[in-house]
Amino acid sequence: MTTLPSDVIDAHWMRVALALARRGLGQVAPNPAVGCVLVQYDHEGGRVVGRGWTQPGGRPHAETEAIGRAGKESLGSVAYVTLEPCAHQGHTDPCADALISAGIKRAVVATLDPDERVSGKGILRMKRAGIQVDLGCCNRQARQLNAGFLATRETGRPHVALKVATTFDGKIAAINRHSQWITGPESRAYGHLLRSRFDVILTGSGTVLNDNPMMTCRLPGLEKYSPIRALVLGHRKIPFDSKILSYEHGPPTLVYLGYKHSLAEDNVFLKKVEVCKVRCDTFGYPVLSEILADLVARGITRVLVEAGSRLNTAFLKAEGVDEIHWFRASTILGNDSIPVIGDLGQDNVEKLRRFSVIEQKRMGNDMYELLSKQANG
Ligand code: AOF
Ligand code: ZN
Repeated sequence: MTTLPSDVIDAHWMRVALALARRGLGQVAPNPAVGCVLVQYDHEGGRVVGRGWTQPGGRPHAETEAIGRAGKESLGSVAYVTLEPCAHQGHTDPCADALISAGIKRAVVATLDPDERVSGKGILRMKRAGIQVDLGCCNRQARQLNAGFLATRETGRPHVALKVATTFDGKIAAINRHSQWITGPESRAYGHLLRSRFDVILTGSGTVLNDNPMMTCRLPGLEKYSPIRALVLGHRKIPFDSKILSYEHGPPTLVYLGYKHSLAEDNVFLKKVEVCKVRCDTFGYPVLSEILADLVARGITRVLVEAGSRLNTAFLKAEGVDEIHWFRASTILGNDSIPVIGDLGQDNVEKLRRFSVIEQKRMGNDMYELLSKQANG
C-alpha cells in the first residue's frame, strides 16, 4: 500500500471541511462560516467521525457541532478546522476548550481568526493543553471562503461581488434597453444559488425599471435562503408595485436614496421599505462607501451587486469590487448596445483593473467565470 504524504492527506480533509463551511455562507453573518471534520486514523487510513458547520444565525459553532456528532469517537481524533477555534466565552464554552475536553490529539487549522477575542488565543490554548497544532493548510481557500467576515474585521468594509450576465461581447441590453434572458436556464439557476450565499443583494433603479426583478433565490427548497434586498435610488422613480418592494418573504427592502429623491416624502413608498440615511455625492447619488458601511453596521459581510452599467461602473471606479461572477452567453450584440461596464476614464493601461480567473465552467451554452481580486495578491 502506498502512503500519501501527510500534507496531501491534510489538504484532502481540509477541503471536506471547506465544503461544509460553504453551507453557512449567506446564513451566518456577521459570523464567519466555519467547517470542522474530526478524523480517526488507523492502519487503514482516515475515517470521519464527526462533521460540523456554523449554523444559521452564527451559532452553534462548527466545532461543537462536529464534537456532538462524534461523541466518544472524538477522543484521539484529528480536527480539521477552516478557521482558528474561538477562545471566548459565548453562550457555550470556547471551541478551543471544547476540542481540548473532547480529547483531540491534533488540530489542523486553515487560517487565523482576526476577531480580537480570538486571534491566536485559540491556537495557544490548544498548544498549552499539549495538542499538536498545524496552521496554514488551505489558507488561501479558507480566506477566500470567509472573505466577507475577514474583510469586515480587517478593513471594516464588506466583501463585494458583482454578478453580471452578458453577451459574449460584454453587453447587457440592446439600445432600446430590451434585455431579458441574455443567458440560459443553467446560468440563471446558478445565479439563484449564488444569491443564497450572500447576505444582501444590491441593485439600482435602472435594473428595477428595465427588468423588474424579484431578486430572491427561487430554487426549489432554497427559497428561505433568499438574502436581504437593497436598492440604490439616485434620481429616478420606480413603480410602487415593483417586485423588489414586495416583502412577503423577508424583511423590507433597504433603500438608499439620492439627494432630494422625490420618493422620500411618499408615504405609500415609505411603508414598503426601510430608508437608510447616508450622505450623497455632488451628483446627488448616495456615496457607495457609506452604503457599504451602513450594511456592515447591520451585520452584513457579503454583498452581491446585481445591477446595470451605472452601479457596476461606480463600484469599479471606487475600487470596491472584490470579485466578479461573470455569466457570458454565446451571443453578440455589437457596439451599438448597452455595455455591462461604462466609461472608467482610464487613460493608461498600467492602471488596468486586474483580476485572476479562479473558476471557469461551461453552463449550457454559456460560460461562467469567477474573477477575484484577492487571489491576484
Ligand atoms: C468558531 N467556530 O463556527 C465560528 C466562529 O457571537 P459568537 O459568540 O458566536 O462569536 C462570534 C465569533 O466567533 C466570530 O466573530 C468569530 O471570531 C468566531 N466564529 N468560531 O470557533 C465557528 N463561527
Ligand atoms: Zn467557537
